[in-house]
Amino acid sequence: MNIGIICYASVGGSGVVATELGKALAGRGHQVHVISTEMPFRMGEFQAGLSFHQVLTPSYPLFREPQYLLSLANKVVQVAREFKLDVIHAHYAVPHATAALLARQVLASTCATLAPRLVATLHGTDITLVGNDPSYSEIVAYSIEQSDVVTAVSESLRASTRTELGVTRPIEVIPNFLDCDVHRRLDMRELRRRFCPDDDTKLVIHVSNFRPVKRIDAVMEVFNRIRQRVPARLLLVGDGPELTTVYRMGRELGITDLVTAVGPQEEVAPLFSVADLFLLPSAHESFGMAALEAMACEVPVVASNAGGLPEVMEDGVSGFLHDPDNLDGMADSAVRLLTDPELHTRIARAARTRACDKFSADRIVPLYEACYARVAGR
Ligand code: GMT
Repeated sequence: MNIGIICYASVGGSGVVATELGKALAGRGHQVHVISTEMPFRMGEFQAGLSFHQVLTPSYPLFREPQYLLSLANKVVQVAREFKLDVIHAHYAVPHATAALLARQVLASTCATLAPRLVATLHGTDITLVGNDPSYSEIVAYSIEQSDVVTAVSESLRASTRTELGVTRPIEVIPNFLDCDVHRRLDMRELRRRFCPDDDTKLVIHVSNFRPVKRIDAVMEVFNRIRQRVPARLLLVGDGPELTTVYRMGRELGITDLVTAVGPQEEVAPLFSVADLFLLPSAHESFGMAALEAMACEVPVVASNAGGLPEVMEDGVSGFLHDPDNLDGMADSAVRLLTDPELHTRIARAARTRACDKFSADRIVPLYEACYARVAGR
């Protein structure tokens, strides 16, 4: 099939999932057209059946903001007409589902039978933080209701879509996925030396877009509790507005020398491979792609039980989950993992097994193909 995928090019999970889906679909013989403001970093080298179409949004003195919704819808119309798209798959509802809906209207006005079908995938904050904002909620809800198929990355997010936006239509849950051959623990002993002075010092890692929802203050507080009981270092991967909290709290807690921030990284497997524990105390987390990547790299996860995280890992079996405000509980679980090698190994292995059994590309990509085939009448 000819599939258009709309996504954000950023290092966030929804862009990663959309790009990896496009690559997997191209590998399975589909013609895939990725539409974004710049080439998603995960697109990597050339792949037959996979092409990229850049959305250019011209500015004009009259406009306060770039008219991204219009330029995106316009590009979708052009790509759909030129490449006879069967399906447009919008990842992250805001504003991608709306732009796809507008594009479908335009295409249907010229030839209804050839208008592509719309699949919208809800990723999380497009519902729980942005989409439910009164400035957006009417249009986001309408765009979801009008799409031909809607998927959500977790049961929790499906429920939130109904409660937050009053959406009543069917929503299919298709979890995020990864390639377990790419996300696996690598031998990175030399790299570990860059962050830990010796083998007795444990390395705690946090990977995110450092936005308030990730609660970087909780990461620092939990790590501070850990390092008072176990020799430890903290490795921070990613960038965002809350990185300043790291520097401020590092000084306040006297742990600046124990914390290393390396900024956004395209490949996270090498960094997960040197870590002993992954901390994710988010306030909201519809799925937690970074937690899944950690699990696949055999890094035990200590996380909040917010949103879809309990669907990603089983508490006490393939990770540890605590109420978002239970920082002592998170620290206790972390210290147990870091001081009990048998427990650490058991949780790490169970985490990878779960990641590879339940969230592998081979298992999940066909679910999206089935959506496309059903909605395109094939
Ligand atoms: O919404 C964000 O802050 C970024 C967004 C993204 O593009 O990474 O994250 C959401 O989508 C991911 C991919 O489906 C999920 O793994 C994240 O849990 C989700 N973020 C939240 O729900 C806060």
